[in-house]
Amino acid sequence: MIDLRSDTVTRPSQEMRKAMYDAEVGDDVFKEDPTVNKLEEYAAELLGKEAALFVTSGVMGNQICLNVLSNPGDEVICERDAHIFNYESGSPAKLSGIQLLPVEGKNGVFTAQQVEPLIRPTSAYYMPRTKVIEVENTHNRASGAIWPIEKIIELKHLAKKYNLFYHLDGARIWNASVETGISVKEYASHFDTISCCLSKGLGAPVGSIIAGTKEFIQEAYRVRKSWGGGMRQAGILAAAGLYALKHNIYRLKEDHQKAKYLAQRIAAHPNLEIDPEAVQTNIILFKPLKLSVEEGIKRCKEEGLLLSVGKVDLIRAVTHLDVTMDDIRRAADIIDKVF
Ligand code: TLP
Repeated sequence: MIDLRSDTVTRPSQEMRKAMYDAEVGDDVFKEDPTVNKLEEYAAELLGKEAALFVTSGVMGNQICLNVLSNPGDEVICERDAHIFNYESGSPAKLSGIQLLPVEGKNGVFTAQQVEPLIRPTSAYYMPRTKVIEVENTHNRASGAIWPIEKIIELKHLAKKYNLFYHLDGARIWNASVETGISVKEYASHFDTISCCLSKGLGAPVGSIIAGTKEFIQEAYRVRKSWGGGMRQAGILAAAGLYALKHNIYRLKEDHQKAKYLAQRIAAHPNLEIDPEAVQTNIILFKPLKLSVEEGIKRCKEEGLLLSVGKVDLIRAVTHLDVTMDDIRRAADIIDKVF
């Protein structure tokens, strides 16, 4: 089977497993796990933030950040297709009592001009308080689109003007960084808080990092514990995260090349619709014109290729470090045949 359902399906390499095996561990709830401490220091440095915290998942990372930045009844502005709006089980409402105000973006990107009129006047006591602007880079449901840095900066100025927090869902910020050459530190510098995943393109089995000021991370630490996310000898997992950060960022370029090749092959097919230019990183979304999404996915599976649903009428393929260029050529042949 060639598995292109997500970049989360990778298995730890031998070298990563060795790093996990060798990890020095302690009880992280006492902050005594040296490997977790090392990972958090390394990640804070890489992201240019005062402090970082190892959390179980991308969802936990985003939700802790939103919880710390807001109070019940507050509002968070995000994009219509944002992960926090579509794929986090309604957690902003459930865990933090906050509501999201989605903005219709273009390719996942929205503008300061769109957001400014949506910011609630602080004098209107009968309205929710606008508290956070959230950006997702790269944007999952926009085919892994990269946010232009000037748009990120524009929104930062707007957030500052209205005294709002600015959060980055940087689950795949590494992909944006290797593609644009803009460092993750530069991306992170524009935001108050950032959440980024170790378990997607970077190939670690578990874990995300959140980063911000020391004061923010102290609060985040409390929230993580209260949600049952306090881990003990988590150094075993942190070792995989450290390995991923040190060895697996630069190679993401290969995943992007594979995605571009696959997108070109799909674009050449008369029964499939895709804008190959929209594929900037490792996520491909395409529309089957003659088969339903479900039928297309089912038939590809029968031929040995696993795909997933991107949006209602779109199929998703994601490239990652466990598929070779040969696998991708074979995947393209299967898609040709099925559709
Ligand atoms: N995305 C998953 C699914 O939930 C769709 C995937 O396969 O792509 N932010 C972004 C932008 C994400 O894409 C994801 C995961 C998360 C946050 C949440 O990460 P996890 O799954 O670790 O909680």
